[in-house]
Amino acid sequence: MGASAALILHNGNLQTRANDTEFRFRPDSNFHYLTGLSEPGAVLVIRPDHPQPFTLFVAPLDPAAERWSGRRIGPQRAREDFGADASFPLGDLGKELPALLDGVKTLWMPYPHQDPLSTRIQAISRGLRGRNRYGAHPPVYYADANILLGEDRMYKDPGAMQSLRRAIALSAAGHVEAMTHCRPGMYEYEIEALVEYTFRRNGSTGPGYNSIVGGGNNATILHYIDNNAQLHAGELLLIDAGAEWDYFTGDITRTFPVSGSFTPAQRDAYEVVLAANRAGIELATTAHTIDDIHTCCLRILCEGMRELGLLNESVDEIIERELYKPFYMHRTNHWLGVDVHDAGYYCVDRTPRKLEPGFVLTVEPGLYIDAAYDDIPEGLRGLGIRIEDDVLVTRDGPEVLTTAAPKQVAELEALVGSAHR
Ligand SMILES: [Mn+2]
Repeated sequence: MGASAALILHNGNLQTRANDTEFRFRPDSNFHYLTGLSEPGAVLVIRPDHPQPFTLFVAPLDPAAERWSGRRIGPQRAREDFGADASFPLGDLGKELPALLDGVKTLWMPYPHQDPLSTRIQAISRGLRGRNRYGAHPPVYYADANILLGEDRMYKDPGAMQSLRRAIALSAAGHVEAMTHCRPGMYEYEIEALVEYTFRRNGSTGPGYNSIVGGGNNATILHYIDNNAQLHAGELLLIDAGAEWDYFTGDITRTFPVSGSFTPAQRDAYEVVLAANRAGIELATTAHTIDDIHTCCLRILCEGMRELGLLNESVDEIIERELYKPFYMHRTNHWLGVDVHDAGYYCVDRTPRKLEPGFVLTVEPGLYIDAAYDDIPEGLRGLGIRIEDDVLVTRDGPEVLTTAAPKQVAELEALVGSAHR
């Protein structure tokens, strides 16, 4: 953070869902990452060179209000249970914050200013500037806390990995539950319910992002979340869903036949994506970048597009002229952690950064063949295949965190629908 620096974060407020009801509270990712506290409205100030470096402002204890909206920790437990050196009720922000920020040279805060603190901080800065003749000093530099913490979150320490592994274990359990119970005639929302039931019944806070459950042609819509169509024998089902644990999230995609058996054409297409997935995972090492992984997966997918009869050009021409785009239109990786698309840099100095021990990334090649493409083999129309694993980069190579979710053809054919046999 630099010398004479402070960091200030707001945990966010309840958001209206409709009229006078609110969404369940989800704490700010950075706030929860640093404190473990998930109360709306709380404010965190860290000043490393202050005698009391860690200050929390929290809602005051109020039995009448808590009767309606839930228990609060209150200022005392903010110190006892959350390790704050100093704590105050939220109402004291106006009184305490100017003194806490007086003399700070660099103030780290989320930037651009979208959060509820920004007007207050502007006013405090103005006030400190006005009182400079009496010795007060406003912050000189305002720096983006999202960058500071996005980078910190890239390096998963043992505590982060413990939470992330649990999130991923529950994510895999949700996928296995879906596979086990899937059969023709069910609706996508029934599968969604089974997946999310599995998350919740194991104590997860729920999905870390909207679950994508798309059968047949719906799987060609990358962010399909309607999940309201019936599933038919002969279709593939794509599920992209992850459980949140301690506000870390898993991110797994699996694709399998609704009936439990791939057609030969579906299997050929599936094996292309699986080969890309496996090859991509192999490159999740400190010698490579995610651009290397994307390039490798793309080439395998393009070779497959030729073999499957989707395209006739040479692989080089397919890549050069981006002829693959109707069938593969997204990148292959993203960082994973507290946010499903975690917050660290992808490029540094305009260059894709090398992977480092402690990074967690997804590897998620896919193949999407819209039913409306009428100049391709019929058995391939109207399907979407994506196979997404979560991978930890270690000094010894990639560690696949998602092995509990089956992805081999034989495993899937044995498991899908087995609850009904
Ligand atoms: Mn993903």
